[in-house]
Amino acid sequence: MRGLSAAEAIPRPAGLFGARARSLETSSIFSNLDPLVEGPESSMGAGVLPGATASAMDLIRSRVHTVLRDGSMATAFQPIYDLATGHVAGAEALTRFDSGRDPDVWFAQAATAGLAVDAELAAVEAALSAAVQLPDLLYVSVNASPVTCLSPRFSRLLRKAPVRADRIVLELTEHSPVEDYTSLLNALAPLRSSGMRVAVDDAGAGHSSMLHILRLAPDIIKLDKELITDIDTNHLQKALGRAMVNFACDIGATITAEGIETAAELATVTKLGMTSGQGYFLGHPTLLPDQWAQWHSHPGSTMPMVAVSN
Ligand SMILES: [Ca+2]
Repeated sequence: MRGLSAAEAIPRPAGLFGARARSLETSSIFSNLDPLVEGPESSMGAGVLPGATASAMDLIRSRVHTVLRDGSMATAFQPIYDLATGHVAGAEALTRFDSGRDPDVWFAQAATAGLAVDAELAAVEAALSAAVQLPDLLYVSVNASPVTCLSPRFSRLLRKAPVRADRIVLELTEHSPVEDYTSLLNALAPLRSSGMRVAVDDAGAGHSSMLHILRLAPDIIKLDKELITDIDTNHLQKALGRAMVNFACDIGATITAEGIETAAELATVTKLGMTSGQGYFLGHPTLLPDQWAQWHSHPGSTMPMVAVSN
């Protein structure tokens, strides 16, 4: 990884498979080819639609391959706080690129080129390698879609991970319905037996439906940011949050609130009994190992104090 500018340390609104990735239009996959497309190739810009030319696809595939071969992806970690203790419990790995290219666009391009699994595996491998620099007591959350989990390469990658399995949380992200839960559960079973935990990512949004949660029986339910934003003022969201806490408790799972951006939201999810929280109010993703090292037994690792009113 090259030296980091201040801008690179600034968090971005969406990470690997973040909320924005769900809404990426296929045209944007091609219209955001920069810096994949430079010089004379820039004619492939916004006006080119998916499938318009074989050469366009070949170029995307070639350049995705280049990133995979060169390993030019970096991992930022965003802290996840235990809301009861106020300390960092884990960190979610989010992919960044030296070039500053948009990770969501890049992963979408990789998918378009038929390289989604390769791209996700490369990101998970990079994340697990970086995770050795996290404090020992923290867990590391990595993102993968079900199709990647079904790959034998995924199991091999997790088994040889440089961090213990009981420190790994797999955040299952899904952009389309899972067609075969039995195969998915069978693929994950050995990893779960070894201690790896499974989280349903972005629960309550997209295809992370209640049925998805029921079938996966996750260890962690990550409530989507859209359910957390304004939860302090929206009584319907608050009621749903309370119900999800009770549901999670009954099935032996925990709740992580995603996208906490205000003190009021933090106070509310804490009062509702959610186990952990993540969001810009608590901590931005950072590429800097010096900051990761501070997330353990350090005054700076304590989350902002908020008043929890009745
Ligand atoms: Ca995630």
